[in-house]
Order: sequence, then C-alpha cells, then structure tokens
Amino acid sequence: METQDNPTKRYIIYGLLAIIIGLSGYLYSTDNSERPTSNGSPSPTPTKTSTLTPTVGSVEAAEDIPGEMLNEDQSVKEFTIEAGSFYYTPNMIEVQKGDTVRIIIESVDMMHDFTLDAFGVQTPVTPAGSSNTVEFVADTIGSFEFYCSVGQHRQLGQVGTLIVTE
Ligand SMILES: [Cu+2]
Repeated sequence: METQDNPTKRYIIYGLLAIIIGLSGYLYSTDNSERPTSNGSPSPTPTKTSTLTPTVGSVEAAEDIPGEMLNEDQSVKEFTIEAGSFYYTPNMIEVQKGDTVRIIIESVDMMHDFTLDAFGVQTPVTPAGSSNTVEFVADTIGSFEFYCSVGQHRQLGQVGTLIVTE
C-alpha cells in the first residue's frame, strides 16, 4: 500500500531535478553567451583576444626613390653647345665654383669635340648629327679656354671660354 508514495516522490524528485537542470542549463547558456567557460565554473578573466594585424608596407615606398634624381635636381649646370666649322654656340659659359658642369656637345657638320685642359675634360670626337656628354666639377675659380682638338679647328677659331666665379 505504501508503494504508491514512491512514484509520487520520484516524480517530485524528477521534477526538481528537471527544474534544476533546466535552470542550470539556462544559466549556463546565458553565461556561455557572454564568456566561454569550460564547465560552468566562472572564469576570472574573460578571454578577450585583440588581434593586432601586422601592417605590411613602406617597403615599396622606399624603393620608389630613385637615387639618380638627387643629382639631377641639385647643382648640375647643364649646357648644350652646338659645334660647327669653326665655332661653338654658345662660346662662353659661366658657372660657380663647386658646380657640377655637364656639357652636351652637338656636332652639326664635319666632326668636333670639346676639350677643356684646365679640368682634364675631353669628349670623344663627335661626327655631324650626333652628340656627346661630359661632366666635371668646376672647383677652380678663373677663366678657362675650351677648344676643338680636331685638325686645325682651334687655330681656325673654334674656341670658347668657361668662367668660374666665386
Ligand atoms: Cu671642330
């Protein structure tokens, strides 16, 4: 006769268990949404992982700097000189001491060169229609003759003057 009590108690116990499990499950799930815990025990520090994305760059920017540009824009004094029979145009060029001087000689007939003994400068002999370039540093103040070393061109008047000022 007392066996009827047992099922009732079991239902109550099961019911309580169900409620407890349900509650714990509910708490666990809400807990889970906020912080990941392995087995319900509260983790003291919420694991916040802030990932730092490495910045890739500035390598290409460094490669974009052409080294030759540095010389181009600074103290290079460039002169294009026409060489003919028997003259230079212009036949007088003026620079400042310390300037890097670039001479471009353009030959318009026969063949000519540009010779400047004071600075040890001489272009190759340049046939008509072509050009040659020579570069030097004007490191001495003064007035210096340049001339064409081909044949008798110098004696025939193919000379000019480089003036280097302070
Ligand atoms: Cu000449």
